[in-house]
Amino acid sequence: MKFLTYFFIAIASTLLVILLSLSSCSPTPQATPPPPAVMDHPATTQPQATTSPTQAPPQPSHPPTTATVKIHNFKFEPANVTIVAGETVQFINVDEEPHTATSTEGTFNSKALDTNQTWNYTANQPGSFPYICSIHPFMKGTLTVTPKKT
Ligand SMILES: [Cu+2]
Repeated sequence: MKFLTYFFIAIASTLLVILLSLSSCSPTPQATPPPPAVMDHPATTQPQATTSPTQAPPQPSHPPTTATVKIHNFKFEPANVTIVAGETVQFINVDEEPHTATSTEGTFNSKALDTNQTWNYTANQPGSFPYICSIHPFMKGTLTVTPKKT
């Protein structure tokens, strides 16, 4: 029967086409992602996320206070303070009212200090610096800064 022959030929050619198409597809596989980089010894590498609290470097804190001016009863106590250039004077307000230590020449200004609030001023410039409380200008003081000893 010629029909069966054609039928088988058709089947065979169809299979051949399918095989060819499959084989032509095979050289271009889907790009597979590279395997994740695995460290050779993951157990020996310690995570460095946490730092030891005992190894904290010394804080670069402000210079030590070498003079203290208490603001009390609407007065600077003492009203006259002398420090050496580079030293720090600390103002502390112990009044119930806010006060400031404000240089009349604009050299420094503590802004308003609430009760028991402190403010440190490190004076690097020698000179005599009168100051007031900008809220109560009748409060007066003078900060004297002597040149640094060499
Ligand atoms: Cu005041």
